[in-house]
Amino acid sequence: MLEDAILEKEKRPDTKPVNELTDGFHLLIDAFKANGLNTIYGVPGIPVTDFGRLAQASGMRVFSFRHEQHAGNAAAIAGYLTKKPGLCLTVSAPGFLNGLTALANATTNCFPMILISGSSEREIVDLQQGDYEEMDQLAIAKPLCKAAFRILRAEDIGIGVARAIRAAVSGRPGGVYLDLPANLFGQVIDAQEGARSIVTIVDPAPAQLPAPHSVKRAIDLLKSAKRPLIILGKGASYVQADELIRSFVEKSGIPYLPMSMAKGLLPDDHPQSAGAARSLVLKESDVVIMVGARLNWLLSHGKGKSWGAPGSKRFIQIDIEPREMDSNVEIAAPLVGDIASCISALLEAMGGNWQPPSSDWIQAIAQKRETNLARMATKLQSNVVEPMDFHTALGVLKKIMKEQPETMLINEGANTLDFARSIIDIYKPRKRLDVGTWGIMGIGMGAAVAAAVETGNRVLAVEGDSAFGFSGMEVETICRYNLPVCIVVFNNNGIYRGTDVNPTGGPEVAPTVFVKDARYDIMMQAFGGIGVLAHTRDDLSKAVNEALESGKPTLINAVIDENAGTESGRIGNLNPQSIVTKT
Ligand SMILES: Cc1ncc(C[n+]2csc(CCOP(=O)(O)OP(=O)(O)O)c2C)c(N)n1
Ligand SMILES: [Mg+2]
Repeated sequence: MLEDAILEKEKRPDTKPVNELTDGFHLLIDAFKANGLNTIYGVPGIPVTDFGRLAQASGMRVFSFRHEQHAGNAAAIAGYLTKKPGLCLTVSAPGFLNGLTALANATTNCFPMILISGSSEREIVDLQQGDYEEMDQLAIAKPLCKAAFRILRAEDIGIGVARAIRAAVSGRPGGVYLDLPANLFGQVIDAQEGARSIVTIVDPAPAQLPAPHSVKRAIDLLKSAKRPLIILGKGASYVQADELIRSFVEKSGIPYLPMSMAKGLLPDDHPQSAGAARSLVLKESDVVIMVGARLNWLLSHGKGKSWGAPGSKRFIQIDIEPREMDSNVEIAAPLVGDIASCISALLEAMGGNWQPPSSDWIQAIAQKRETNLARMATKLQSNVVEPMDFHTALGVLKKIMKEQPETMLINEGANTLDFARSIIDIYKPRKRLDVGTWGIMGIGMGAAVAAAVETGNRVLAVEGDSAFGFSGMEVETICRYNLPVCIVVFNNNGIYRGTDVNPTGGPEVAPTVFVKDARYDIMMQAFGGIGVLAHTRDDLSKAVNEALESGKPTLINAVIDENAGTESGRIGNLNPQSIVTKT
């Protein structure tokens, strides 16, 4: 009987077709693509090498870097520019740790990104048996980012990626860690089941409307102001509600101060800009409305000398994160919601006959601004020919940015940062990318790559020579992908200045100085890019114009007087110094 049954079964044709299969590699790619994430910045290696290859084969753009930190910074900037999480791909343990700095920095700056990292086998890692690149990456990432997830089963990839994307972009954006153990990639499941497991996210960053009574409270306070001020932060730039914000500023008639990455949200030469009268407006204003800006160290925590007499200020704050309110000082009118919804609500509540601030206030600011701008203009026209100082060189770049306002400006350094921020005007939203909330060095080349890739525009990276060094090897990446990036290294032979000496007279040079007259321009030539040594204003102007015209990867080594800078640029007050003299 049994034999009959077997024979019978063998005779019956198998009606069920062999099912197609998919695996972790392909499901990850499908999950990202289903949500419009088509670009990866990373460094290949075990266990993600094939993932990068397959992603490229599927039509995704895969940019390979020389170090994960810069891939991570590129992903973060991609997130800032597109409002979709930038993807950074790293290998286990050391690669992951290299990417983690960028993830933490993205979270601090509220840039949405996802660090996707391969990791070693759970069974071995958890018993600490010494696997290849063993590390409990999820545990390490968790306190440094907004959310951290691990996917163990191929069928969970769709939902895992969805959770990561939503966590990165909803509410206050930030960095998300996604841990992918090596054996996830090769796990095979039925292709149809796989397709069903992919989640296409509906409304990843839902609008969050402010409560009507909080809008009324804010408007009442604004109406009572004699000397109101608007402060625009990079949160306001991020939201891409440029027209709404401009209408609010212009309808209100209130002077505004842009934080560094909010420069250009309204053009820096806008008549209501108080950028050139910063100390006056911080001190004298009575009601301050913060739009996507935080009262952190960059604004002296909203108190102290720069903010005038104690108790002289009342704050309205627009932020999507309720816990931001009262973080440093009392917020009289918190407005919790997404910036576009809050600004729309304010505009509506302002009605048809809004009274602009008194002309006394406007004129006091205008006067201060004119005086400061005239003083700066004199410095910019100085006849210092060679070596250039910061003003001479930045005067050239200021003119070029005015003529070519679509150019993406990247900026890091100390003096190079502080002078460039105040000298170079920005005319369009999201054109200036810099060291952000932490004042971190090393964002330069990662940001330059992402700016070029995500916008297609020309990129001008204005870099202190120390700042450049943190990501300098990525010039090879820029040359390899032939990106339209022009790097200007402000070469003053060191950190702040090139003049420090070792007080002992010993053979090691002082800790803040570098090789004298280093030829960064030749570095660029090594990879087929254009390298130019610029001693004068004319050299610099010619080289930058040519680079922006041709779009060829270019590095201009701008020789700056090594005496010209000051210690710590403009934040020397934060630098502890010893007053004890030892004999
Ligand atoms: C990751 C990181 N490491 C170190 C620092 C400290 N730091 C602040 S500015 C700076 C470099 C300043 O020199 P440079 O870029 O040459 O600018 P300069 O003032 O000379 O124009 C350094 C190392 C930092 N901000 N971030
Ligand atoms: Mg320097």
